[in-house]
Amino acid sequence: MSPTYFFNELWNQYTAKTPSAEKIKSILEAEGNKVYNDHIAIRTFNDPRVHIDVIAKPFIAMGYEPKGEYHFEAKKLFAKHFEHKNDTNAPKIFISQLLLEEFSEEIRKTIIDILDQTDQSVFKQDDLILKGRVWNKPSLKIYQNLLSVSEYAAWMYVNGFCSNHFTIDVNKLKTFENLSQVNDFLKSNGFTMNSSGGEIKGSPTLLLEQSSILADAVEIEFEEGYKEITSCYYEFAFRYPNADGNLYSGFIAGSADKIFESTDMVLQDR
Ligand code: OOG
Ligand code: NI
Repeated sequence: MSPTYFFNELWNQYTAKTPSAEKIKSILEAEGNKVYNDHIAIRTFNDPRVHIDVIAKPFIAMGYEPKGEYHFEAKKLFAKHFEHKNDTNAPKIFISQLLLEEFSEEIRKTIIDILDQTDQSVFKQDDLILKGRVWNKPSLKIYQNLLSVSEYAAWMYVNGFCSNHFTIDVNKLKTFENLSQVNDFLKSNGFTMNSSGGEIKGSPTLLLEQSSILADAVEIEFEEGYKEITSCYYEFAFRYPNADGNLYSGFIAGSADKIFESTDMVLQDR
């Protein structure tokens, strides 16, 4: 699978359920910018059939290697980020997983049952992350049960495997000097920022500043009927050089913790 095909396909599927991303990209282009992608992110469960290393496989085959590791105790998540070995323009990949053993027997069983009821061959396919929700039509009852313990688990149950955001590389935008100018531009165009932990997460000292819009929402068909559920969001990242003069290429757990909340239905007031 060629990297170009893979990333184009990820983008097409992402924008199909995140119309805001397509709109933001085009209004930035209309201002005279070329839009580059800093990173994408993928969510999963730590079940051996779909854990981080399974999701990472196609990226490893493309020449990516594991870099940083991040722990999110309260959210019961663990994440790794991957960078391409020699192509410095290749987007970074951030993959997180829900730590099933940290949940009750009942929740653990609910998630394992969902995976058990899915055609097992799909988990072995290289393009699993192009497949979205690979299990049956969701049940609102299960969704709400998962939501009561983990927003991430509930989101994953409905959205499945995909890129949950692309990230604009703000350093490469011609008409903006910093992240707060980008945020002001987005707000003046009617987009709502995720303000959990402040609109800008991180700082120049931490070498990374990030912001994101709140996720779009799409109508989902549940067994019990239709309901609007958050889909994906767009992120904006500005990186500062470290001591060796290269731009910092990692992530910041304290900031990521708040960026995850861009899909939170409560922040959406829905
Ligand atoms: C990932 C959130 C973290 C970042 O850049 O720190 C993140 C997610 O929502 O799955 O993307
Ligand atoms: Ni991100």
